[in-house]
Amino acid sequence: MIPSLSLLYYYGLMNVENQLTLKVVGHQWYWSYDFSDVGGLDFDSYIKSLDILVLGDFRQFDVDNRCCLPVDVNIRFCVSSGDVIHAWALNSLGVKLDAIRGIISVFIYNFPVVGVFYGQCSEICGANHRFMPIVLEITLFDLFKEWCFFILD
Ligand SMILES: [Cu+2]
Repeated sequence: MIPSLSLLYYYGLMNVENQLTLKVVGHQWYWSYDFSDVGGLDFDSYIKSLDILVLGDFRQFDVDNRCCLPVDVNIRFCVSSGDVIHAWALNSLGVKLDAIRGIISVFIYNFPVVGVFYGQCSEICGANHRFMPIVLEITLFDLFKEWCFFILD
């Protein structure tokens, strides 16, 4: 217990300088994303239904609104929930954060490469638990800025 408690204490004090904050909130059954640094940029991300799926999309894995993020930037993820317990999990990054109502789970990550990362809710959160995938599109900073303007329009 003693080493764990001191590790938790110092983890709480850890203050890595972040350049962008993204709030992720789990809902039954979709994710919502909120860029508090980019005024008014928030959106919901639902699973893509079969009728809007295009060639190259992954069935049950793609979303209507992908979350775009810049490469090589310290990003602070604040994960929470609007209702039941969810888990924001991206296996390829080794990330799984519980999304609990009233609690904000924080982690800071710097994507070293551009690409598309897929994930899913990893907490049995209800009847449509399997319908809340996660797609992050990591891109160059200039393209990220263009995407922000596009979403804000
Ligand atoms: Cu869930």
